[in-house]
Amino acid sequence: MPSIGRSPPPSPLNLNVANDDYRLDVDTSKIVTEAPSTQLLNLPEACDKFRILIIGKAGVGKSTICSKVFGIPPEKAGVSHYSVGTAKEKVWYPLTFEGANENLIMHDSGGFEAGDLNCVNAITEFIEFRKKQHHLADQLHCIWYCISCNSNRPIQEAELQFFQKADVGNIPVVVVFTQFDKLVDAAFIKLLNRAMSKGNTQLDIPHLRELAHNAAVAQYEKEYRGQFERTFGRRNRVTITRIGIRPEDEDDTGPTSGVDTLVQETREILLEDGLKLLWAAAQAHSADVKLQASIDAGMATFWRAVGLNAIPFLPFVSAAGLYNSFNKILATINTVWRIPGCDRLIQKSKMRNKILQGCFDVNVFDRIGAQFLISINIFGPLSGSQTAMVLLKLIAGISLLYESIFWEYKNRSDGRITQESMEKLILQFQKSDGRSRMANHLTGTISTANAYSKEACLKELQKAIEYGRNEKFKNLIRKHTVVGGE
Ligand SMILES: Nc1nc2c(ncn2[C@@H]2O[C@H](COP(=O)(O)OP(=O)(O)OP(=O)(O)O)[C@@H](O)[C@H]2O)c(=O)[nH]1
Ligand SMILES: [Mg+2]
Repeated sequence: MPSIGRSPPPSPLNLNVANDDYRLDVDTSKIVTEAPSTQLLNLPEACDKFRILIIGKAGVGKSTICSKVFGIPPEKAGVSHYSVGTAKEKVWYPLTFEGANENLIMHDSGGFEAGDLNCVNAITEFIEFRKKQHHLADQLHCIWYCISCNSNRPIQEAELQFFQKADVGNIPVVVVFTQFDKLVDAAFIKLLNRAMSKGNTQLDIPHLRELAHNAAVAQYEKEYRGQFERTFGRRNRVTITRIGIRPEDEDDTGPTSGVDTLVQETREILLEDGLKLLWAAAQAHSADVKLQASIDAGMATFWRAVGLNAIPFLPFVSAAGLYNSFNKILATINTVWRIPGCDRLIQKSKMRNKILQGCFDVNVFDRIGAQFLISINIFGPLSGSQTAMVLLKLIAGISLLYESIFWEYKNRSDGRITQESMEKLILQFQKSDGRSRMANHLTGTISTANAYSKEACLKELQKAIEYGRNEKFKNLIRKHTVVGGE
């Protein structure tokens, strides 16, 4: 017989454990948390790495793109396996990047020559092999086929062979026209020469750049993208994009980049939600894609926690139940951002408590109970709409915090997040105007009228995150998102 007044420890998923007395304190260091794992992303089966095949002739920019998109140092993306085997065997070697990107398996066709059909056959054989695999983890999730804009003949024998003969089945293909910046440069020089030959001495360089950019886009549409579509037709599971990464640019935020679009297009063409989330975790470039995935994964966890679409969810949740949900949401969101160093840090209860503290700007001690609820202005057990409001604040807070960790990580040369830097970022976030804007929005908008609707909660969560976003990051994102010009 359980003694009266004592509650059993709440289960990790159920917010509404029988007898879950809201006055009950729990020792947060005793709560076992799930280790971050991609299983939290709701994939149909175990699969913790996104498997991508990258095809393209020698020097088109395959390794450069991978370095930018997956956050792999260029010398590692370059790549070590080239000493192994012959050119046509390269594609079979799975490349992984421990420490830099834990969510990726890359197959690189290696550079082949335009007429080297042996290589194309080897790639096709490899695709056939992967198509036969039964497990998601062993299948190819996407193919990028890179073609350089630095060539008058973008479609050659290799492309004809691949796009006319290879059967990729359901695997999505992104055709990436690389080195688009070279078209812009060539157009610029043409315009400059023309202006100078007319004796024009007052050159408006920014205007010329704009004209050059427009001319390059028109040329790309006609001679590259256009030619591809005229040759192969429009296909359902094939999307086309362009990219230009100037080697002299320190980062890829130059006006002719397009890395963000590649990341977005790849996300779009994936069919399953689970794979989209895995993609968001694997790519290390776009904060936008991670943030959206963070919201999706956080919301999915939230609704699972309140009982699989069970609307209305039962009121009267305790601090202990809340803490369990926080843990679950944190582990899930951490999996989406997958920033090296974070997995280990959030395993410590003290760090988790700091994050909880950061989300609400309150003091969280090792034991959490009614006092904690009072500190977030909740007197007594949480009602249904209060539960929704508090959990939405947690999803928004953790997502925004991870965005700041993401940018900090990108700017660090030592390649990982330390305890000190994480604590500093949490404190900054806790005191930020963005955090209070986010919290105020949710306090003001979530009520019994909308707390039970998935759509309404999502809408307010998205607004709250938008209000909470640091202007500095938004500008970074805007720069990253620009395709082809200001
Ligand atoms: N201007 C410009 N140069 C690029 C771009 N992408 C790559 N490069 C340069 O092109 C060269 C080849 O790039 P890689 O990324 O090594 O090409 P790759 O396709 O991996 O080459 P292989 O592995 O030999 O087949 C490097 O000097 C890059 O700096 C681009 O978009 N624009
Ligand atoms: Mg390469």
